[in-house]
Amino acid sequence: MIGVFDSGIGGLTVLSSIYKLMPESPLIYVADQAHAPYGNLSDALLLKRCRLITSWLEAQGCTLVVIACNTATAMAIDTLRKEFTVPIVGVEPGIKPAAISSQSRCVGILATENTVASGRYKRLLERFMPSVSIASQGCPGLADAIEQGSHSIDSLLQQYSKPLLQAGADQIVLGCTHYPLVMQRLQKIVGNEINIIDTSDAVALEVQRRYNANSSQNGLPTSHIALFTTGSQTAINRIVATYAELTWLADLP
Ligand code: DGN
Repeated sequence: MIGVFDSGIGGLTVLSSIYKLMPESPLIYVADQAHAPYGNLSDALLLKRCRLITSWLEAQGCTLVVIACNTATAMAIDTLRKEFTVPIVGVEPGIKPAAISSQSRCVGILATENTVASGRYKRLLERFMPSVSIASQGCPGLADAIEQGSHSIDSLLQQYSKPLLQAGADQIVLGCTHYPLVMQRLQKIVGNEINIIDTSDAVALEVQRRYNANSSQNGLPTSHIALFTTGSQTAINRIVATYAELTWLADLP
């Protein structure tokens, strides 16, 4: 069984990619909505939530845990990997593919303020391809707006993508797992000449590689997906039904 968690519905974009690649594998998802958004938590509290959820997923029988949240990955993955024996896969914005594809030699990234502040991706690009520059944009309120299905999504996308286009970026990397849910809306705003990069499928491939490597997986029960939230089950069902990318979840037996 594979355990996946995020502060809310964003990590369901990663869960979707895992399910499409490995439909036979049982999946448990935890949306920690009672503590969302993770961007507002102190480092200590975020680490505490990640520890609690990881140990709960392990206790349910998960033999691989996916932190389907860029904010939590940037802050907690190194510590969790030291503390737990269960393999842990995190998510990372696709900076490297963006740098390789960029004609303008400028890559834009949209992420939560905490993820941008971690500086992790700026450093990564400086090491990987110093000739390509990075324009980073923190997006306060965007993950929350997506979580609520709010009317402000398009104006926030417009506001946050503008500085990236002004900086000359021809690639926009999605650095938060909530953002793929509004990728088509963003594409309309920035135009088709801008390439938008989502790494959910790459994360799923990594999960498949790590999960299959673990021989204790053999003989598990037939596929199922269990969705848990620390918030309201009714609210998560309602919001899941509003995103075309997630309606397949509602159709599952
Ligand atoms: N989906 C989370 C991420 O990838 O960073 C959103 C974090 C949050 O809760 N703001």
